[in-house]
Amino acid sequence: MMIKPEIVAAEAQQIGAILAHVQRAGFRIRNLALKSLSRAAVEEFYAVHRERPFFPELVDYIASGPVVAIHLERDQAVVKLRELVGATNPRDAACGTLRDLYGSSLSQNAVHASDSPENALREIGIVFGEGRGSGRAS
Ligand code: FUP
Repeated sequence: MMIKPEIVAAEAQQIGAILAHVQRAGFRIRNLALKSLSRAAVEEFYAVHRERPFFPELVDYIASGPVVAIHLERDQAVVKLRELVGATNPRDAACGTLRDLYGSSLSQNAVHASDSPENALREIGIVFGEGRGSGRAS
């Protein structure tokens, strides 16, 4: 999971609320860090969207400031987290989901959640594997 730059930059101090929400849902935090991702790392992270018209804006945005990267664990983690996060566009997100509560627009939708176990491992490698002294995630 990733808490996106608009939340990290906001005065409203919503990082703790989002973490509490996720922990209450039975997720355990395996690793967590504030990260400033390079454009190259963000391009790799969202490589599946490389040909989409919104890709440059997406990369600019995610690289615009620090994110909170979180390696979470629980049974059926991917499915359960995506339920908790809600639809991509906060306008369509079910009531009480993280994007409903904290998202402000399609691009600034508060959080990212991996869409498969394979992508979760790939994304954990990109995010925790890069940056000075961060080391690779276990
Ligand atoms: P999700 O899996 O819900 O994060 O959604 P996608 O993988 O489809 O999209 C990744 C991110 O690209 C979204 F979080 C927001 C951004 N996006 C746009 O900015 N415009 C679009 O039309 C679609 C997605």
